[in-house]
Amino acid sequence: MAVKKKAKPAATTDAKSIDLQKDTQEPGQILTTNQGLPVADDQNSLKAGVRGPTLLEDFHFREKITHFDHERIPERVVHARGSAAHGFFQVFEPLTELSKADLFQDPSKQTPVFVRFSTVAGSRGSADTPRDVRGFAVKFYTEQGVWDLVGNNIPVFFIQDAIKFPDLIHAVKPEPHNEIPQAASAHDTFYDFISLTPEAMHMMMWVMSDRTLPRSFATMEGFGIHTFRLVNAAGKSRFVKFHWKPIKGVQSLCWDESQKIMGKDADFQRRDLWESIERGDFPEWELGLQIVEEKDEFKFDFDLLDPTKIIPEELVPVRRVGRLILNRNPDNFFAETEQAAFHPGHVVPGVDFSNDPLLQGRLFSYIDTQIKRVGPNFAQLPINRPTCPFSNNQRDAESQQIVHKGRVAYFPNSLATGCPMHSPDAVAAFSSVAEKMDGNKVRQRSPSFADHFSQATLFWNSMADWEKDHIVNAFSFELNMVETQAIRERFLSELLANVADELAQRVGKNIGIKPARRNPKGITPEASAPIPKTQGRKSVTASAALSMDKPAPGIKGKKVAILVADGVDGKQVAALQAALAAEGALDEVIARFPGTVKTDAGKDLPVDRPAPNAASVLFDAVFIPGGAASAATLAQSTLAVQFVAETFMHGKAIGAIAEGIDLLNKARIDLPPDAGHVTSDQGVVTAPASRDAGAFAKAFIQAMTQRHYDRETEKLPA
Ligand code: HDE
Repeated sequence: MAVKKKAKPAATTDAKSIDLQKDTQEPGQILTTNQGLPVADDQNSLKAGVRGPTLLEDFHFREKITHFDHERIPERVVHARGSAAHGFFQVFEPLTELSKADLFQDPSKQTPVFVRFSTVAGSRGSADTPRDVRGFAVKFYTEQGVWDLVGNNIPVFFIQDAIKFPDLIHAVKPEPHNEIPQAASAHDTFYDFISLTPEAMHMMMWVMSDRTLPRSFATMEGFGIHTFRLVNAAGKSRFVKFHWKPIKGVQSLCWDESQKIMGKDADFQRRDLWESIERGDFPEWELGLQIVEEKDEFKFDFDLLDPTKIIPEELVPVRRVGRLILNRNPDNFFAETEQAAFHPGHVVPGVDFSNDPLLQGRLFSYIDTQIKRVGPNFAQLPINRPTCPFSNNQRDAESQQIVHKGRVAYFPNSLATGCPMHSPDAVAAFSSVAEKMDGNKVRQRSPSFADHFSQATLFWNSMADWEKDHIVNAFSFELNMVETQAIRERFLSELLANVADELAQRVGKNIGIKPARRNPKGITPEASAPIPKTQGRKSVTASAALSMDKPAPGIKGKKVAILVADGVDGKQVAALQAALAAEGALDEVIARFPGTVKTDAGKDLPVDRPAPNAASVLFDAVFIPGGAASAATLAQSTLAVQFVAETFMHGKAIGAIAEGIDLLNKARIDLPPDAGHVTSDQGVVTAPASRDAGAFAKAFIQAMTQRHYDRETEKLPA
């Protein structure tokens, strides 16, 4: 810590007079110890002679080194790898009828937020793009206190009761004897557990879809998962499911690409979030609510309290009520992102819980983990502190930041006029919904939680063909990594076969096992209990909202690689760059060496990245301009050929003009027939001549709004 050279010594030890937040790199500041002692040499320890041993007396060295030794706090036991940003939330219209929470009342009010995205299984230094669920944790700093909506990018969870969470996590984390594999579910202990846990099957369908391979955090949906309650000022309560709908649409990577990105840029999503905010392309979502009146609690063919179930949007539409925008990067990763302490139990008046047994368990777990990880005074850290005043009789403990005054730290009291006192305003204070409870003390799962397969089948039925292909390939890949034959067989015959016969047959073929449908009701004791009659209740067999087979609304933030060499047609490059910029997309000019290349008109074209540093998987599309000399050089380059072939395999848009088309031939790509004008076929866009640059750009941009998996070259046999 350093203080200003000419700063007057603090006249008082009052904590408020010491500005711990001060920028330690202001001009003119000198280095001091933590005690404020100016330091003349921070680079040499105190020694007995220039070649002698370091002296124990060197308090400065010891202070510096011991602080360093203690720099780490325990990483999160799950969701350790994450990245976050600041922003705000704002409602479109007052939601007074639904909730008394202050952030829902006034459309002109912006409530500050801090949002952390994460993977679940990997450790803090793991890569960004494994196949994994993403955390989507939102901290709202409201005028009534902090509300944490700690969700995921998948609307259901693996298990129905929190008591199973340690088992789930022990199974998915690296195996304990050799700590392999890092950040991967494709291994024996995970499938051993899952194959004995049929309630996980719905979530497994989502996990094996491309939902677990988001293109960026900004293209993920978010979900509160559990059913919560909203409560208005009159005390009326309704059930609610929370959704975050990304403005850019849901967009994902594919599996081969994700694996390669882990090597080429382990910080792919963290970098994307950071850079998009820096350039003003602010990630944005709309908050959606699915509201269920209390009287309708039992109208569905599933239990609202079961976290392995969605409410299909066809049954209860999602009402979009506000927007979330992330517009500021953190100043310090550790102080903000690492020390952020989320807890589903941080709620505000107007929001309440349901009896979902997974949620109930989380309400215990998170506060416990924060005390272990960040310390009992975690709420006093700047990133966790409420922006409204707070006051109670909790005292002391590790790293207490507040100098509490006076002698009263108890309630009731008269010596401090009864303060801090109970809130006299019943509406402003939090109070739990007075739900009537009556029951025997039992360790039992409700029979209404026993249907583990219908919604897994619903998910499968709702997928486009390419999505089904990807799910089949994902299960096949994962099961082929499992070494124990009995686990592979059990998963296939007792779980997958109960979801869809086609799915089990196709996966079975890929893993060399013939599925036999066993235990159609699942195998847990609770599943053998009679399933309550659900006939006549609301259900659907397919839901369009579950599929990702929709073009994105635009290409803002997408990145195009432009492959060039000397002699490139500079006008074609400039025309496409202008068209992309108009859409908010980015481009990078890639050549063999950094610096510049000469265009066909003899001008210098700046190179953004040399080819060895530019992997195709880091881009959303590729463009090969014409110019005979440039095209001839590229056609000789293995890197360029590989770039284009891989872009093709990953279903991304490919564009080429005139001589640039030669490179596509070299990469053995099926081209649209030469009609003498711009042609677009399965995302491959070609223009025979420069004069078509305008039409070409339009078709290319259109092709970039989605992936073209119908052209996949490596389809596994059906
Ligand atoms: Fe978590 N979870 N979780 N979880 N979770 C944690 O809290 C836990 C669950 C989620 O960016 C931990 O601070 C239990 C569901 C996110 O800091 C821990 C159960 C959902 C994050 C914990 C669940 C989540 C966490 C680890 C079963 C989606 C990261 C470190 C009942 C709705 C928050 C920490 C961040 C983090 C416990 C299940 C989301 C140990 C016991 C379901 C986004 O407290």
